[in-house]
Amino acid sequence: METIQPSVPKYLQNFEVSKECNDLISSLPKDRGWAVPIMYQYQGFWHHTWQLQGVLAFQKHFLAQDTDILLVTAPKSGTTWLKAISFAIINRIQYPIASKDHPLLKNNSHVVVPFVEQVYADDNSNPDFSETPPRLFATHVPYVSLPESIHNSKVKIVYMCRNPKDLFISAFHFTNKLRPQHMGTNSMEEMFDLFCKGVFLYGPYWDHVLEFWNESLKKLKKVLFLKYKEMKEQPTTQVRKLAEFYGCPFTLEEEKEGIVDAILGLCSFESLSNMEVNKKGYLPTGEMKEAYFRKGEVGDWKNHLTVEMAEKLDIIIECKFQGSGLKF
Ligand code: PAP
Repeated sequence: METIQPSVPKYLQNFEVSKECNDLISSLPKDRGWAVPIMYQYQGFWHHTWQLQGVLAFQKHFLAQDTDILLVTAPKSGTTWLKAISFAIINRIQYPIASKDHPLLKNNSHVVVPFVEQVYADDNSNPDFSETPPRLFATHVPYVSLPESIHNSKVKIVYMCRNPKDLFISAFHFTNKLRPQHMGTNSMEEMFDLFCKGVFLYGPYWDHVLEFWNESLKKLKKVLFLKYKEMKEQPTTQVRKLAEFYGCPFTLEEEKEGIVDAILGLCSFESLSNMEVNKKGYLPTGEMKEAYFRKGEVGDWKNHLTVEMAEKLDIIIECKFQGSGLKF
């Protein structure tokens, strides 16, 4: 099932959406999409049709439990990596890291920890989430659009952000890979203008980041805010921080046995990108799995953006994050 691409990838599907979603769409601002022809702005953020249907159902039906853990990212912030690391930490008793049967060796991170709004996009009201706690979910949905029960419960949220210039380059390459041939390739200039305008999947990117950044300052126990760059530069510190936040810090014995390095090794770019399960085939939602592994580096924007583009984005970043205390 995983290796066959649906005849139309889910992200391109705009048929069979609910009447509620169709009615709403007709009233929303629209603009050009990246991998899809059109995106719609709902509660200040951009979505394509299939995904919007999922966001609406997620908002309406999801019932959070206090023990839930929610991983949140804007696209291309390091989601695949955060999902793998978090799954490995939380499930290390049931699935020892060195096990030859570890789920991450057999499935892509996005299958092991699906996006909850995508689950709802497929099964509008009643997906089966009956796992033993803690349930681990992931989402790209902005803070403002999360279900009430998440806001009002003790759900722990981990947010990972990434330098906007690297994120833009990653998104540019990713979405061009996802575009079917007949739609042609996007030019970097065109996408850069959209990104600067805030027209980006689940964007404006700065608004997405700032909402969670501000929440993390107010609610230390509820929102842990991470940076892709710090995860690259101090991975052991960040992994320990995650385990503590999840309520399952590493024991002395685990530390002695090298658990942190083992988790980092299993989930590293080199390890994940070289697994057969990640090299070939498609996710059930239609994206080719290899598209999630490009370079996995910090600062790749320098190889792609012109000086003018970098300066323009720097000014936007400066202006949007001014006074927030957040630096990339
Ligand atoms: P998503 O939000 O659409 O699920 P996401 O995983 O955030 O995608 O984005 C993929 C980026 O993470 C890619 O960055 P790049 O284009 O700059 O290379 C990808 O290479 C990087 N990535 C994937 N897995 C890892 C990993 N294990 N370690 C570090 N970076 C990774």
